[in-house]
Amino acid sequence: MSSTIVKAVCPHDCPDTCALHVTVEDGVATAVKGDPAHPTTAGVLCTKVSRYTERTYHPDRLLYPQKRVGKKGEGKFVRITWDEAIATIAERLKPLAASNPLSILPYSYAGTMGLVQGESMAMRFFNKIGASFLDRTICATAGGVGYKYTVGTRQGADIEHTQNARLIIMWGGNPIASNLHFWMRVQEAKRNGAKLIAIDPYRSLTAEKCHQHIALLPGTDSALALGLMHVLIRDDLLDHDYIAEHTLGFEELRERVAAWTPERVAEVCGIRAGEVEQLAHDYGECGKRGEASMIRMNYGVQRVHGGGMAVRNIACLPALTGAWRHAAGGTQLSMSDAFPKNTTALQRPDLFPEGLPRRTINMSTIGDDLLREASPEFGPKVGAVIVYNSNPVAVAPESSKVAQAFAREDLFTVVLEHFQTDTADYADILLPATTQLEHTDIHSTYGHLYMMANNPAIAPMGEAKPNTEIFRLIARAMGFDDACFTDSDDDIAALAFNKNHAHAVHFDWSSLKKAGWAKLKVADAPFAHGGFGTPSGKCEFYSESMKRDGLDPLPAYIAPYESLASNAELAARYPLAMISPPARNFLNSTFVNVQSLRDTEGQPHLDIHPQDAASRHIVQGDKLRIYNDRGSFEAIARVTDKARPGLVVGLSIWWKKLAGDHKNANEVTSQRLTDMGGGPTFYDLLVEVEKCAPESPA
Ligand SMILES: Nc1nc2c(c(=O)[nH]1)N[C@H]1C(S)=C(S)[C@@H](COP(=O)(O)OP(=O)(O)OC[C@H]3O[C@@H](n4cnc5c(=O)[nH]c(N)nc54)[C@H](O)[C@@H]3O)O[C@H]1N2
Ligand SMILES: Nc1nc2c(c(=O)[nH]1)N[C@H]1C(S)=C(S)[C@@H](COP(=O)(O)OP(=O)(O)OC[C@H]3O[C@@H](n4cnc5c(=O)[nH]c(N)nc54)[C@H](O)[C@@H]3O)O[C@H]1N2
Ligand code: SF4
Ligand SMILES: [Mo]
Repeated sequence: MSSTIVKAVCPHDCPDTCALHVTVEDGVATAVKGDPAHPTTAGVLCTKVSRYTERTYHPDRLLYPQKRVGKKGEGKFVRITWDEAIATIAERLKPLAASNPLSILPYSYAGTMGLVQGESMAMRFFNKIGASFLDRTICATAGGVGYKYTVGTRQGADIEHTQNARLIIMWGGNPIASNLHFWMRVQEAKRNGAKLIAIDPYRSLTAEKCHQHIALLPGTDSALALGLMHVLIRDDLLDHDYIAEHTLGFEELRERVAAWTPERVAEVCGIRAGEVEQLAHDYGECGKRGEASMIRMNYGVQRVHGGGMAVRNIACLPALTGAWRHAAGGTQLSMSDAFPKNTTALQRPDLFPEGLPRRTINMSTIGDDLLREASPEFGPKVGAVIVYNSNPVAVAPESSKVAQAFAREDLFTVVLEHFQTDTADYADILLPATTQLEHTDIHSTYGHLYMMANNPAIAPMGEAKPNTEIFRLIARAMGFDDACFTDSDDDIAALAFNKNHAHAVHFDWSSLKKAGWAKLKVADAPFAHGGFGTPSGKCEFYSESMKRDGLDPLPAYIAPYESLASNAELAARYPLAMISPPARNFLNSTFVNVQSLRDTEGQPHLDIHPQDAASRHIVQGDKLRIYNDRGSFEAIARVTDKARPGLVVGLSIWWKKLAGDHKNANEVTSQRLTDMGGGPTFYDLLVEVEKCAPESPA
């Protein structure tokens, strides 16, 4: 028996981007483990990916191309050959490409974060056609834009130093579930005496393990940050030298936050004024003592109307106290801009035909946009959509509209997938894609600073092909003969990072493949001496760029679209706020079909506070209907004070077809967008909840 270890990378949309060791015995992957030598992975994987072979060898893997025979959404397909599949796609796309290329739309996100199997060959193909662009907003753009206005670049504290922090604030994140390797460092810091604080409307697994939990109302984080700045300034808990040298607009900020007294903040956030005072003092005094404080800001704060502003306000805090002086201090939302990705070489925007019109469609409003008729403002109706690395029918907001849109008889839909997801059910042509164990890739990350290489461990399952190869075949069938359409996956990986950039001078694909990972050359404490990426080079409390973009140039509070304070009439009908953050054993909608992981999650639940349950005569285990004007779905009641009063929590994202009522939390979410970046507002909504009528005996 031959047994080897292959160096690979976890491809999933998770900040940890773990280094994997795949054991292969006689051509079969038998185990997937964390690389013990990789500093952030440290030999540990989450439960999901420890079971990776179960997903790879799942009996439901798509193994050959298929075409739809049933109605859209019904999920009935028959096997066809690759030749027939590719010929059909080319036949359907050619007339659209010739007459109206903007009617063709890619739809993709981060099913794999790989730079090769993500947006390389695929984008070359869509650029060459002159297709509509997809604005990939569904996760992180609101926060990304808010952070960039303030700090100038999506980069922050390196988690490899977090164990040395004395105060760690988990702000809108649940790292035990979604950033495990950061949490491991936090545990070390705790053993070293650090204080841990969670800011989260829900007592998440993480909040439960912190010294303190501040359970504010969803969508009010920007007000809390304003209150903290108020107290820091009022009580002189500041690093005056840092402010003078490395920030812009302190005087304007002082005036702005003067009105944000702890009492006012408490009222807006639904917390106590004492909590604001104490948090500000914990934070500011840490700086005064010359100790490192770290705010791990996560995406939970930015899935609401004012999500961009919330991130911006929080990002001002470490510049007030000088926390950036410490390698273990400051904040981290994302590290992605530390990677000098060579997007131009990967995606070849130059292939876009000269003189043709361009159009961008926001993936977060896909329901409405696929249903839109042609008009001078919108341009042509979408006639073909090619979905890869995403499951929009389950994950996009206002799901009934999304499903209705994908059911359009006149929409030609191609889906590249591992499994027959909710979206795959609507495909005209369904194509089997390889998984990370079966293809080559190279990765940047958004939670640490290593370039990562993925070597294929096993041969493709069945007739599955990498995304790149599928787009190569379609390109050839469309008659595209540019040389870049014959680049191999290794050729593409070798282009991924720009060696002219100081962070990646040593990048070399063939060495990286052998080593598995290599750290970027980035200074510890990146903003200890300023050097922010903003136009002024400073942390911008006042932002001229925001003013130019029609936004308030100073930190402000933007209320949720749907809340008692902002829409009393709506709140009278739908009094409960709802959030649907990630379940620990799923990764977005990935893994929901892996039996052992689904068994651990059980079935769709709704956490509801005992008071809210009592007033509705709801008890533990009741089947509930959760509804608003946009739709409804069912879940089983968990009566628990983990959800603060007035809030219900439905951990997500369930495959609709694996839920009892074939629906999920996105039935009630809305397509309204955030203040910045055109992001979705998954955690900005009101609902009402009722007990389902008992089923009549069969
Ligand atoms: N196990 C697992 N890991 C994942 C994912 C997954 O689905 N499952 N998804 C991956 C992806 S795509 C992403 S983007 C990241 C997400 O990473 P995070 O943004 O860290 O997501 P969560 O860890 O769920 O943390 C969100 C937390 O924010 C809280 N929250 C909701 N609304 C608010 C609010 O208005 N204010 C504050 N302060 N908190 C709020 C929720 O209760 C939840 O506990 O995780 C990645 N990792
Ligand atoms: N209600 C609610 N909705 C949410 C969120 C929430 O918190 N609450 N979170 C939002 C967030 S943060 C995000 S990032 C989005 C995530 O939304 P998506 O990016 O759509 O993520 P997944 O649901 O994991 O779907 C990814 C799909 O890609 C497929 N895939 C993986 N690798 C490959 C590959 O190599 N080739 C091909 N062809 N396919 C592959 C997987 O099988 C999977 O079905 O969901 C958003 N939706
Ligand atoms: S999902 Fe995250 S924690 Fe789990 S193996 Fe992948 S990168 Fe690591
Ligand atoms: Mo995400």
